[in-house]
Amino acid sequence: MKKVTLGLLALSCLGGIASADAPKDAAEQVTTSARQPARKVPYIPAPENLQAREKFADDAFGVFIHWGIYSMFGQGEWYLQNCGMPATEYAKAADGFYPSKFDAAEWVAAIKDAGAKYITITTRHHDGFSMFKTKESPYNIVEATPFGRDIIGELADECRKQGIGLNLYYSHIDWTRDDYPTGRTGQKTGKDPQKEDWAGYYKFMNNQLTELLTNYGPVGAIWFDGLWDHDQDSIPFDWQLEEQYDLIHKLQPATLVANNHHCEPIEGEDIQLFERDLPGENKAGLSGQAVSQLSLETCQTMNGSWGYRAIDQNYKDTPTLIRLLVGAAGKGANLLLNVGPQPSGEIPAKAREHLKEMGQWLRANGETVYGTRRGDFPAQEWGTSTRKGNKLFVHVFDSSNPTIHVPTPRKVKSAKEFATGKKVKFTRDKKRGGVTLTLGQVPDTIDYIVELITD
Ligand code: FHN
Repeated sequence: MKKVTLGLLALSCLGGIASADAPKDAAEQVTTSARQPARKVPYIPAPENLQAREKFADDAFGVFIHWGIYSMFGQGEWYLQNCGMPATEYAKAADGFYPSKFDAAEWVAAIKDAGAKYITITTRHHDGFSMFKTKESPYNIVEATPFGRDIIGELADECRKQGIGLNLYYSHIDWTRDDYPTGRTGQKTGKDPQKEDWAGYYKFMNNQLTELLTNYGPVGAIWFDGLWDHDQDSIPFDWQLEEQYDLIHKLQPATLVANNHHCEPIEGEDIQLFERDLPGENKAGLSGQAVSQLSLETCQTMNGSWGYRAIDQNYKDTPTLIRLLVGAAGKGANLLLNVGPQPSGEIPAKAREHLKEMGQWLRANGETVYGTRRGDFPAQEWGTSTRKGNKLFVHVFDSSNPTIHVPTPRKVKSAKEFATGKKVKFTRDKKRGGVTLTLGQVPDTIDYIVELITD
């Protein structure tokens, strides 16, 4: 195991773990820092990378897919760790994995119809099972299951065909391989501690990343997860991120490096991630980090789980999901909304229903979300705002007040209802700055949008 000895970069972060509603012991949260060494060579993003960051921000909405052999147990993606069974027994599920209803074309069509512009899928989660064809381990969907198909390959082809982006989730943790130096999770899966070999494991990861970045065409982002597994080590654990990030940028300069380490960004990363909270907020316990200038993304579950959990039918309703998306846009962040497909390969019906409804709403109102940047002011009691050029879209979630104060520092030239084009009365608020909008009685809607033209 390689330990950091020099040049530590203290970064504030919230460690912690977990399946969204994992048992309490697994969801323990720790405040600590990433404590990774400073880069030896400063990171200068390539022009195509900078362009990709802007495109990423324009896209605003992606769908996250947590899918693996864990779906067969119907108990979420942390089942191997949470149930305490040996990894050798868990691995037997692979022999029965035959998602007969998996259809990449259907997935992509449904996700595209929802208005999402990209998919982020788990290529290998903490259980160590690779959902793609890999020469690096036989524990993969093509070799270890009767299904024998490379679902990442099929998805990549289909995304290209239907014109949406593909980002790849990759776990830094492995609860099955002996060479992964065990951290604070996956301690009961029967790994042999004598065989820990960080150098070997690091090489394995980089070889797999090389496969992912050479075999599937353009990859929008590599989305790491798991760095927090070693956040309680007495000697800081060096994940050797500089070399790994550089490898990614060398193979595909436009690929964005993202890391869900629950810390402030580390040099070499291209976007900043938040989990189950909007930037700057921390209701779920993993966020609250300072918000950087990078493009932002917040991931959220549609029910309470990432991987398929049969018992969890507690789906957020469509208005909540839409407000989540708009709320994220108001803070300049994309929403990465998760679905956990069933073992059959189907996206649960309820999730599909909500995606469909989000798509309907976005077809009418997408102009106020896609291609926008954060609004002029923090979220207000009544809602939020997004900006595109000289247009400020005021999103009113709570229209119970006939007037609202919009604290924009810019001069407002006109105001109209986005849906109808009908003029909206506005007056300058000399005392507080900004303007007061007279909404009067507005229809009870998910998001009443007023378009302001400003200087
Ligand atoms: O442990 C994972 C969890 O299973 C899931 O993948 C989420 C998604 O953001 N990330 C980790 C917890 O932070």
